[in-house]
Formats: sequence, structure tokens, C-alpha cells
Amino acid sequence: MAENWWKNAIGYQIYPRSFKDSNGDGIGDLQGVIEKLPYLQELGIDFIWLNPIYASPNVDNGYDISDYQAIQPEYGTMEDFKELLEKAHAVGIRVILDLVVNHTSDQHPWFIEAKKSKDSPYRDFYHWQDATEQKLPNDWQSFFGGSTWTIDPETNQAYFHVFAPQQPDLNWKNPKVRDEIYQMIRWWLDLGIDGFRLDAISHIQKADWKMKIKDNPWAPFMNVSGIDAYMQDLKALFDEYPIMTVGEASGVTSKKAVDWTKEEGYLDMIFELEHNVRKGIPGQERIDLLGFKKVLARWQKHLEHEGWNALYIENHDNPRFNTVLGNETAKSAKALAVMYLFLKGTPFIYQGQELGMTNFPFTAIEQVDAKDSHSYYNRLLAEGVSEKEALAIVTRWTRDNSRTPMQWDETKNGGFTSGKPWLSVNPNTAEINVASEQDDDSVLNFYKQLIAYRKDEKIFTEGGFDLIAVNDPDIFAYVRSNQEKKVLVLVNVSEKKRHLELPKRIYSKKWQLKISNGGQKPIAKQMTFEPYDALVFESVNQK
Ligand code: TEU
Ligand code: CA
Repeated sequence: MAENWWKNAIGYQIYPRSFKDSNGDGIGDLQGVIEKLPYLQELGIDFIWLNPIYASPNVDNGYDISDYQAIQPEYGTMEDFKELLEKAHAVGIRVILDLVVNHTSDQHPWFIEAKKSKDSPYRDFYHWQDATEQKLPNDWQSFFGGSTWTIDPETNQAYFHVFAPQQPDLNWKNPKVRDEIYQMIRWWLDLGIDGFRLDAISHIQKADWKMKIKDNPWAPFMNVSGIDAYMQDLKALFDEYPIMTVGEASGVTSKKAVDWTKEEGYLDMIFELEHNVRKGIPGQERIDLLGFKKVLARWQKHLEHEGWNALYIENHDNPRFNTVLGNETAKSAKALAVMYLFLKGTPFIYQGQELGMTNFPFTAIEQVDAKDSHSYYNRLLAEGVSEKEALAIVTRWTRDNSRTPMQWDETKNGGFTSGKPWLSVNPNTAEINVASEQDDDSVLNFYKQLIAYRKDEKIFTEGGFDLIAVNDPDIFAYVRSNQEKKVLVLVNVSEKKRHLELPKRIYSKKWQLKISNGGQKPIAKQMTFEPYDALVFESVNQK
């Protein structure tokens, strides 16, 4: 197997619950993924990342695991998983799984045992401290709102959780915990999976409970010193297998990311979590292109010589980019694809992004499933915000925008299920869907073209990156270059007609148009772009 195969690969993120339901219970499942392997093969992707498929009470849709070595019954069986792995491999698609080891479910046998008494051999698998309602160990706040501590009145202690109370954090300081986790990881790798996406991995180490928070409320559990030893262990284990690893490592800065992802680093790549720079009034916020572009350009620069980027615009925690940066048209969906797919790093495509799927038109809070969105909504009501306004604010950015079922055809349930979907299908499945996007002009076909082009040209893997029009608030433009050639990417990420003056070093070269989502435009000193125009040019270096 080629070393570092992931450097020239394109990933596809599958949210199993919403991808394809094979048995009519309204919930996506592993047989559904198997059924759609030909679709993925035709798209041209190299690996899939599956969001958690392990046994879970589903407080956080699978991110609360009660058995790491069992498949969630709603999704199928271990036999189904092995079948998926085998069939994916047979068509050249690798499979990476979500590794959620910052916390377990409170229904995991370790926590059930731990909770029984202070003397339980599992007590130390988690973080327990003496506490009363009046006096918690500290005033740290969790990501999902409320204290990081939940009291157990039976023992007058509290346990620690950075997410929901049903997601107690594992105590990584305990060698027994580490042993269990490492064994579990080995078990999956021995089964033949191709890697992991490491969930919330920068949170596994916590600061001293007495640490006082200054500005960043999450500083006590964001890439805290001492994490290195655990990451080294993980690296040593991962190095035994020809896999890829991608970390969700919030709080690891672009500078620090070099140490995390260089050749001797802990992981192959990490996702940055800084690019969602928002502007506009709550309820109508959009991505601020200038902010977005500066974040991406900084990560490109800092990881230029050492380290590696994971590229993405959408995932299961964020709204649809075609709504918050595009204008929900096929053209803008194509422009956004061009904008990020040619950066340096390993691109990930989130299910439905390749169709131009959009946010859901929520009209009632009951349509929202995500618990964090409900608590946010209730908090706003308590602050006196009207129901209508609270709904708009919450649903603009709720994670459920991206979790609505995949749109396979124009029927009411989008061909996702023959039953009642667990989350409503976006009504625009009438127009935006796989079946109707078989024509040359579709977003889907455009993605296929971009993927094929990117994989064909090694310049995208190793070539340098230079941002141009650095301060332009609407245009994302850059040059990739290697010994042989240059590639110029020009995208008007706005609904306005825009002008751009190119520098001489660019317009003086001979360029050939390779990709376009609209017009044929020659390179000139003064360029004019129609809304959401996206163009890719190549120039062969003169000897
Ligand atoms: O998200 C975690 C996550 O977004 C935090 O780690 C992040 O650091 C924080 O919000 C600060 O910005 C992952 C999953 O992607 C998400 O779906 C889960 O709900 C969560 O972990 C808990 O497992
Ligand atoms: Ca099902």
C-alpha cells in the first residue's frame, strides 16, 4: 500500500442516520451505505468517513457511546459493517471511522459501574470530585451550556463533562483507561479499517481543577499541556498500520498544527475550526468571506513546508455553505466547490454538498432535533426574545440544517426512506436531488469533473499556494505552482458583478481555461466577473 495515500485522496463524509434507509424505519443504515457504493464510486472519491456507528443511547446522535465494539442496532450488525468494509474495498473506497474517546455515554458499563460507589474499580475511569449543589469544584462551563459538573447526590461528588451530562469525560490520566482505549483502537484496526477521525481529541487533557478562567471559557480543556504524552501513545499505535488519521482539534492553532501534523507529528492532518467567521444580524448571519479566506490562507501558509491540512466547508455540525455563503443556486454551489477544492490538503465533501443542498426552511422549533439547539432556544426565550426571533436565530446555524436526509430523488421523502424520515427531508428535494442531476450542467456532474481534475494533477498535492487579491471582500483567488506549471483559481463569491485587477506576473502569462461554471473568459489585466463566476486556468512554465 502506498505510503501517505491520503495526500492524494478525496474524502466523503457520511452521516449514516441521514444517508440512505434500507428497511423503511426512517433511519439511515449500513445496508443503505452499501447500496450507494456505486454512487460514491462514480463520484470519484477515495474514502468515506462515517460519523459514529457504535451502540449509543443517542443523546448526541452517536457521540455518546455505550459500547465501542458493537454496532448501533438501528444501523445494522457487525456483519453488515464487515460487508460494507469488504464491498467498499472491492471498489477502491477506504473506510474511516469516528473515534470518540474524550467521553463515553453515561450508559457505558464503565460509567454505570463507576457511579455505583466511590470504591468502584471504575470510579477513576472518570473525573469525580467532592461537591454539593452550592459548591461545585469550579465554575467551568460546558460546550452544550451549563456547568461541566453534574452532582451525584448518593456520594456527594460530581463528575466532569465538557459536553452533555450524559457524556462523562474519560480520565486519561488513568493508565487503565488508556489501555482499554488502545486495545479497542487496535481491535478496529485489526479488522481492517483505514483510519480514524478523532472526535474532540484536543479536550482529553484537563487543566488543574483550580485553574481560574481569564478570557477563553474553554481554555481549561483545550490542548492543555500534558496532552502530548497521550498523543504520542496514539501515534505509536497508529504508525503500526497503513491508515490515515484526522483530528478534530479545536484550540490547536495553525502554528501548533505543524507539530501535530508534520511527519513525526501525532496525526496525519487536523480540521481547523476557525473558518466560520460570521457577519450580519443574528438570524440572517452569513460567512464573512474576508475572514474565512484569511483563516484558510493562514493555515495554508503555516503548513506550507511541514504538516498537512484537512479541507472542508460543510460537516454535520454546521449549516449548508450554499445558504450561508452562496445564494442557494446551482451556480453558487459550484463556485464554493472550486473555491476550496484546489487548496493544498486533503479535501472532504459532506454528503449532499455535491448536489448543492441548502439549509432547511424551519417554521417551528419542533422540527429541530439537536438538543443543543433546543437549549439555546429556551435560553433565548428566557432572555425575553420572541418565539419568532428565537426560532430564526437558532435555526440559521443549527446543525440540523446539514443533518436532513440525503436527497436521492424528487419524491416527498427524497428517496431516502419508504417510511417516515427521522428528520424532515428538505422540500427542495423536488429540484435538488441525485436523479435530476444526471445532466452535464448539474452541480453533481461539476463535482465529478473537479474531483477527476484534481486527482489527475499532482500540482494540487504538492504545489505551493499563493493568495492574490488578499483584501478583496468578495473574490477568493489564488495560485498553485510547481516546477512545471501554475494553476490560477478565480472565484467571485458574491451576488454582485465584480472587477479585479490582476498583477502583471499573472496577466502577462499565457493561460488556458480548464474549469468554468459559466462563461469563457480570457485572462486580462482587468477582469470582470458575473455573480458566483468560478474559473480555473493553467499555465505551463517557460523553460
Ligand atoms: O464536536 C466537538 C466540537 O465541536 C468541539 O470539540 C469544539 O471544540 C467546541 O465546540 C469549540 O468550538 C464533536 C462532534 O463533531 C459533535 O457532533 C459532537 O456533538 C461533539 O464532538 C461531542 O462528541
Ligand atoms: Ca433503517
